[in-house]
Amino acid sequence: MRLSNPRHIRRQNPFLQPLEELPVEFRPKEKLVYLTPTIEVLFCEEYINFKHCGQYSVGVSEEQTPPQGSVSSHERILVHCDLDAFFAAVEILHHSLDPNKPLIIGSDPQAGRGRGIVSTCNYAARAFGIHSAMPISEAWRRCPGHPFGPGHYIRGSRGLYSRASRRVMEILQAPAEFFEKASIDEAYLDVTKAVNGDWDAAFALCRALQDTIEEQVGLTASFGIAPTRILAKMSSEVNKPKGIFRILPDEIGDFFEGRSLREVPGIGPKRATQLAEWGLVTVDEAYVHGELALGRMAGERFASWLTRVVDGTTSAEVSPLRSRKSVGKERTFSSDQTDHEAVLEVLRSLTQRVLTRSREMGVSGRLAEVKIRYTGFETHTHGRSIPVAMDEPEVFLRLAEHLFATNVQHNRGLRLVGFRLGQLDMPPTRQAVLKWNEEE
Ligand code: DCP
Ligand code: MG
Repeated sequence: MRLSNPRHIRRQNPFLQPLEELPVEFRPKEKLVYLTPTIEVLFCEEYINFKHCGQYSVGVSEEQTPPQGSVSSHERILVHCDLDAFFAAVEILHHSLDPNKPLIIGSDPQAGRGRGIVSTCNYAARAFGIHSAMPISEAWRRCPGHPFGPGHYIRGSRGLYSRASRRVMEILQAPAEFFEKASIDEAYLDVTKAVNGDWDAAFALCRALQDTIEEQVGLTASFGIAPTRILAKMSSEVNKPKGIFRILPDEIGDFFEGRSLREVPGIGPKRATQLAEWGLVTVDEAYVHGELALGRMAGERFASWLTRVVDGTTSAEVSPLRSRKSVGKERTFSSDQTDHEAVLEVLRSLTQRVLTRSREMGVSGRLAEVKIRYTGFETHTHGRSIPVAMDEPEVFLRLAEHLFATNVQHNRGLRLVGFRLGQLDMPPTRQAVLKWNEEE
């Protein structure tokens, strides 16, 4: 059944009901009563309960997306995108550096005595054997910095990376039916619908996305296309940098032939050594033993998981909830604040921004958490859960204000304040709701 009048549906669904249509006793008041936060929160919870009551009473129509778990993984076309030498590429772009000179981003090398690690480095530095997570002193030994060698060492600037990441994610999100930012430089896209189940069209889509990212942001990205998450992630590594690699459902076996077990995300050095002791170095060597025999060597759980990886039956779900447990924002003040009213104003704005962000992601949350750091770094978090996940700024503004007002220690300087939305959820109605709104 196709629902032709979205406005009609909206009125039926109390979850979407405009505030002014609610019975007067449930309508939030214009002004917050900061001095009586408990009453406000009680009122707030009543309001949530009221809305919650109606949430499941509405039939959502046949258009509702079936739960992802029920979809056979072979029916999905997933894309994993990972930016190439991300932090280094952004720095090179921003400071117009020579990409052929080794650039290492990480903690201060202190002429080889530094104790931190390498965050990342460009491909010129990788030629010296430097890689992410290597001790910075080791990187310096392999490729010293000025005046001893060609290495260019910088600490890096997070703000630059977040901005670049956001621009890339906007480009990637557009064609995806389901989208998941998995880290600052990688994302999963379910493009099954966008390409109408056509694997060639998926390849062309990735090429187009790659070009757009390069033209609009100036960064290169690698793409993997496959029927499951883990296979898509592994494929994006295959032709890095600026590569695209595709594993069709009937090519999975070939893909794993001769491929080192160590290349499978989730198999660490310890596990790889254990398997090597049994003479198993490649995935196909392990797989041919069969789940039972492999289970006796490496444990049943591992054997079952590896078998499913090669059979292409591991998860194909793309959802922001997989990569993210909470959405939060905080602000550190340049000097400690004693005006708590001013801090509360900052907290309100942070809360508002968190809720805007969570709405963009299509997630709601049950937990409101306020973080307060006092002069001297003493840090406290104060949380409160509501009965059902919501994404309404109004609700969380009240909770944030309440948590702050009842917990802040008076006469103390404040160094930082933050808000976090936790216990995330994605309402079953969400996909359908978004679709209706788009049609308006
Ligand atoms: N990063 C970090 N510390 C690490 C690993 C990574 O700070 N131990 C940061 C820097 C990377 C970014 O995360 O630029 C993305 O990590 P990747 O593993 O995707 O590495 P790169 O994008 O740098 O390189 P590649 O081209 O291999 O993806
Ligand atoms: Mg990367």
